[in-house]
Amino acid sequence: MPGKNISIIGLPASGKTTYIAALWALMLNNSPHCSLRLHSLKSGNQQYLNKISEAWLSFSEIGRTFLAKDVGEVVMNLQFKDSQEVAVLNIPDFFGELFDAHFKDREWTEDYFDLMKTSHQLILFVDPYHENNIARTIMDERQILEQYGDLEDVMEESAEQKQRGKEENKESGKVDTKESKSPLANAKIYQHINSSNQVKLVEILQYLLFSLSRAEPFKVAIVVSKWDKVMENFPNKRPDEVVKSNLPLLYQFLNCNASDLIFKFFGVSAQGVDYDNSDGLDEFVKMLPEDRVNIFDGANYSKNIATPITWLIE
Ligand SMILES: Nc1nc2c(ncn2[C@@H]2O[C@H](COP(=O)(O)OP(=O)(O)OP(=O)(O)O)[C@@H](O)[C@H]2O)c(=O)[nH]1
Ligand SMILES: [Mg+2]
Repeated sequence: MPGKNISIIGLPASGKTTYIAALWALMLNNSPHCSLRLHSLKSGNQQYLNKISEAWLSFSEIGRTFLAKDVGEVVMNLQFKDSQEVAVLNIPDFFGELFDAHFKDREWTEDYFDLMKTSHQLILFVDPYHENNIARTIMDERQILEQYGDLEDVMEESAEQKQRGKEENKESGKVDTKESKSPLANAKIYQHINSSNQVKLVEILQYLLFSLSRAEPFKVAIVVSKWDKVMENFPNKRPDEVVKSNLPLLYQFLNCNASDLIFKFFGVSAQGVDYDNSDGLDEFVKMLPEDRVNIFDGANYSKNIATPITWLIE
């Protein structure tokens, strides 16, 4: 029985858990569109999987994944419906802060390294609507400058505020978490959390390529999540175009490392609808769960939630 470790990478709130929840719910419901069926759960945290898939089925927020202990291993024995072949799939649902921490601390744990050594496939999640995934332009920066005044004034203001804050905190013994109203003033103090997501994702991929130098290339499915919103706002866009325009550094990195990375872009709507969109939600609750998802591989739309996985392990 061939074993496959598929690792999921994605910054906080990029759609990882929602995808796993939809995959699990649709496999359990034996969705006619899903190319994989559950053979058996080898090991792993079934309670967790049931909890997230119940939330998905009832259109309620799954909630952030905070602690590794909440998640545990997700090891499934999956069977391809057409070939009947069984594959062991290990998809741990990491919490996004883990990847932020890898970028910030520039180190990862032994356990994570061991897992990556045995993973030959990756699913990389990108939220096209995250503010750090929208490329900032010189034009936008200028507008901010015009709005908030001259850059030097802003920097002076920032330095003064910082000093004042430090003195106040010293007196009160408090740790200040207040932020200045001016985005530029805040931007002066480097915080990894404000770094563009594409920089973090490229760093993560670079670590993998350098530390796990392999004879065989890595296969990476780039999943652009919340595709329902992209479909609504930009009906003619393909997922590779979204990455190219919103995360150009990541797009360039993938293309420049094509000898070490085999990649494909997927637009994935695992939730089907934005839960804040009350009009859309009314329509959706009437649908069968298997009709809720939409997957776009750049050429065709399908309702097969497993499309990125089948491409990875084919
Ligand atoms: N509209 C829409 N929203 C989605 C979709 N998938 C996820 N979301 C929303 O995106 C947010 C983050 O989704 P999660 O699946 O929790 O993201 P995550 O990557 O697991 O986040 P962490 O656990 O923090 O790392 C939630 O508010 C979801 O409701 C989708 O297909 N469409
Ligand atoms: Mg999560």
